Amino acid sequence: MPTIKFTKLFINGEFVDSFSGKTFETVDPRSGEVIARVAEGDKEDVDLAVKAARHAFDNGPWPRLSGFARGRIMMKYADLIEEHKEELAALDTLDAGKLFSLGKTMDIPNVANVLRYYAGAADKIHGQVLKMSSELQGYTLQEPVGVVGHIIPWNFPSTLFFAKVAPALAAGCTMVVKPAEQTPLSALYYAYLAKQAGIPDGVINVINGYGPTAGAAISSHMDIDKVSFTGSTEVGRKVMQAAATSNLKHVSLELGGKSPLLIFDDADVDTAADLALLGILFNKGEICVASSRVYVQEGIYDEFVKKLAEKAKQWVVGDPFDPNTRQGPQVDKQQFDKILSYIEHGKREGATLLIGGKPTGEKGYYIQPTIFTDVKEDMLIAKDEIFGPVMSLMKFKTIDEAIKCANNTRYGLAAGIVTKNLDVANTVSRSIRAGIIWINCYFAFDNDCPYGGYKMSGFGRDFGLEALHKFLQVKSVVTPIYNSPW
Ligand code: TXE
Repeated sequence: MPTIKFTKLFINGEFVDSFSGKTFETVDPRSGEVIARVAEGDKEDVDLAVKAARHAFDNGPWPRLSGFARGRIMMKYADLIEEHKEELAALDTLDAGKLFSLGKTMDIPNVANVLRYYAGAADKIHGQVLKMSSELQGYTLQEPVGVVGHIIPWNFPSTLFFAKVAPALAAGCTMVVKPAEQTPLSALYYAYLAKQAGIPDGVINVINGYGPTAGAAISSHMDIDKVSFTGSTEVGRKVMQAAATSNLKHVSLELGGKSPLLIFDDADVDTAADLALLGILFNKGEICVASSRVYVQEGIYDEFVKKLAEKAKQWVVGDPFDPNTRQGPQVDKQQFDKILSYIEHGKREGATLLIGGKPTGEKGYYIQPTIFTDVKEDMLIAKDEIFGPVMSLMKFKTIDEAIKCANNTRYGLAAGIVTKNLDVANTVSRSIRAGIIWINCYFAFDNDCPYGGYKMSGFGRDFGLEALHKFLQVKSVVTPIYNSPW
C-alpha cells in the first residue's frame, strides 16, 4: 500500500492548509474505509490560487520561455512521473478502485507520454502570414489563453489531469486544477513532481474540494480566462452558465455518453463478444465512451448472446490490487447506489436480465457484470448514462435501422462498428453523429487522436493538437505597406 504523503492544497509552489482549516475524507471503495483526510478548498483558496496563477502568467517566466525550454521541463516532469509510476498507480487504485496492474503499465506510463507529446509540440506553435490587400501586410500569433481552470472527474484521475494540464503547459498557460472530491491523492503528488521538475511556482496550483464550492468558484471566477471541464452533462451546463454570467471565459466541456456498438452479421462472433464486453466492463463501466448500447444484427444475434453470457461469467470481479482481477469496485457509495437503482429500473421496465444484476463481495462497492436483453429504445436503461458495468443489448435488421438506433440519443461521444464490409463501415461511420468512431476495435486511444463530443456530450477536444489549440488564442498583427506595387 502506498504511503499518503500529500494531503494539503498546492498554491504558488507550496503545500498549505485550506483557508477555513476544513478537511474532508477520501474513501477506499474496496471497503468504504477512510484512507486520509484532505484539505478542503473553497472560494478563498481558489482566489489565492488564481492570484498566484495570474502573477505567474502576467509576470513569471513560463509564458515567456521559448517553447523548446518549456518542452524540456515537461520532458523532465514526464521522466519523474515514470520513476514514481508504481506509487502513483497505487494511489489511483486506492482512491478510485482502478486496476493496479493497468495503472502501472498503462495509465501512468501513458500520462508521461502525454506530457512528452505536448512537450514536442511546444516549440511548433505557429501563426500564419496573411496576404490581405495590397496596402496591408499581416500575420497571426498563437498566444496562450491565460489562466486556466481545469475541473476533472474521478474515473481517470491521472489521465484526465494530464489531458488538460499537458497541452495547457505547452501553450504557456498557468492553471488551477480541481480534482474530483473522490480522488484527490494523485493530483497532489503530480503537483509535488511539477516542482521537482522545475515548473515555476504558481504555474500549476491544485485545489481539492467539492463541486458546488471550489468547482463553482473556478467556473464563476472573474480572473480565470478559460475553464476546461470533464464530468456530467448536468454540471457541464452549470459551468457554462457560470462562465456566461461571470467574465465570459472560454469553455470546453467533455460530458457524458451513451455510446452504441453496432455488430453486423458478417462479424466474427467471438471477437465481437470480446469487444462488446470490454466496451462496457473496462474501468467497471466508469468511462464516458463505454459501449453501453450494443446492437446486434438478427442473423448472429442468438449465437452472440450465448457467447457473451459465457464470457461475462468468466470476468473476474475483485480486489483491484490483485493482478487476476478484471473489474474493481465502483468509485463510491453514490455511484454504487445509482447503478443498482438503474438495474432495478431495467427489471421493472420489462428488460430481461441475462446475467448479473447484483452487488458482489462482502464489503465495498462491487457490482456484477450485468447484461440486459429485450431492451426497448425508450427504456431508461437505453437512454441514460449509467456509468457502471451494465449493458443494454438490442437487435436490428438493416443498416438504415442500425444508423437510426445509433443516433437515437442526446449524446454523441463515441461509437463502434464491427463488420468486414468496407462499404458498411464507411457508410455507417459517416452517418453517426459522434466524436470518435472505432471500426473493428474499441477504446483505441492515442495521444495524437482528438477525442470529444457531438450533441450533449459537449464540445472541444482532448488529446491531439486540437487540445493544444483550446489553450491558445489568435492575435492578428497588421501593418500598412505604402506605395506597394502589388
Ligand atoms: O460528476 P460531476 P459526478 C457522469 C456519470 C456519473 C455522473 C455523476 O454519468 O454517474 O456524471 O458523477 C465538479 N461547479 N460523469 O457527480 O458532479 C466535481 O467536484 C463546478 C461522466 O461525480 O459532474 C468534479 O470535480 N464544478 C464523466 C467534476 O465536477 C462542479 C466523468 C465532475 O463531477 C460542480 C464523471 C459545480 N456546480 C462523471 N459540481 C465523463 N465525461 O467521463 C460538481 N463539480
